[in-house]
Amino acid sequence: MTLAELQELHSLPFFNLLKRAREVHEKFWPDGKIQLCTLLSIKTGGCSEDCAYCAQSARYKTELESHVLLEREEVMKHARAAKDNGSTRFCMGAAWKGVRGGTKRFEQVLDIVRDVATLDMEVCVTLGELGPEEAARLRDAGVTAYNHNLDTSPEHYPNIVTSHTYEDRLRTIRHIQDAGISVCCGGILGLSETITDRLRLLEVISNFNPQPESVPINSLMPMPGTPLAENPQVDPFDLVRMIACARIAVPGAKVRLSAGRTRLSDEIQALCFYAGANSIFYGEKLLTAENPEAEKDRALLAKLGLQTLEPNPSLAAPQADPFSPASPAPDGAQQTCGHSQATANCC
Ligand code: SAM
Ligand code: DTB
Ligand code: SF4
Repeated sequence: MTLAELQELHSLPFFNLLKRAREVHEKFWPDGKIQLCTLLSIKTGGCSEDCAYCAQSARYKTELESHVLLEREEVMKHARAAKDNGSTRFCMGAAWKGVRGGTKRFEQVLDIVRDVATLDMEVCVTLGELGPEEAARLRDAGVTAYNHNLDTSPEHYPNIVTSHTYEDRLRTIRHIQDAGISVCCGGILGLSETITDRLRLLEVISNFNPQPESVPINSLMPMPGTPLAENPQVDPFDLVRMIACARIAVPGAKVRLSAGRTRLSDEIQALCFYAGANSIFYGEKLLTAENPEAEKDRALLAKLGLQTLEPNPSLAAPQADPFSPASPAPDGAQQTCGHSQATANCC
């Protein structure tokens, strides 16, 4: 979708936007089920990057307790518990700038992935930047999806992160797609961005070819010690609008109502599900931050009559549309779409 189309959608009266999103949701996701995913931080804190929202950056004095890469058995214990609790996707995060083949830690991650893959859940990892060889090796080890968020618009990104670029993120996404791994790519609301920044993010993501398999929409969880610690909470109605726009812009993707649910009422979460969110992170912890109690989530889903998704371990990555010109360009190459601040993925 273009920015103009997204702006037109976003400026609809609230219920008209919801109606449009609901129609798309019912067409693409007729069973209306919600996917439960569990997160585990396998390596916490001490990250070289300066992402202004993140408690795991070594640049800020945060209250976080760091830990080195977890042992395989420890990870398996969490993964088995996640499966027993009904999660169909297990997502492991590491506070790294990225991973490189030939290093001990990458080999250790591959061993962990091989083990988790035996449990028949979707296996997602988020390890930062990687190249084509690393992507292929992760795929061969059993990774089905890779989370790599763009977080905000290309224009606002340098205000939030300076230690790597938007183009670096796009390059990694291209490597993941080329390896045939599903891409999970979304953003965060509450980074002092404008509505235009939010819609530019959706413009970029919706023009991926193939479109991502999942789009997490996080609300900033302000972390003491980070530059954004005092940012105000996003208006919950703006979150619902963003979910609705994401549902329409990326109709075949799971739209994941991600970080920040502890500050959302049941009623707002219900509106998010109505507007097209069909996945949540489930369990008391995200990576480092808190998440609603599993029991509370089960009660909410039951109250709404929402069923949860069964396992789909053979998840195939979305295929590129050969007739669509849009795609994340490799190596940060510029496309000539005419926008004043065109990026590799613009239009
Ligand atoms: N280091 C890897 C990376 O940057 O891709 C993976 C881990 S990183 C913590 C995963 C994602 O969590 C980020 O891209 C960001 O979107 C989200 N995130 C991190 N801290 C957050 C916060 N305080 N509030 C909301 N979302 C956050
Ligand atoms: C995503 O978009 N959100 C999740 C997952 N992908 C890796 C992470 C949220 C992290 C929230 C802050 C924390 O737990 O430290
Ligand atoms: Fe590091 Fe990822 Fe946090 Fe950025 S978001 S500081 S890359 S862990």
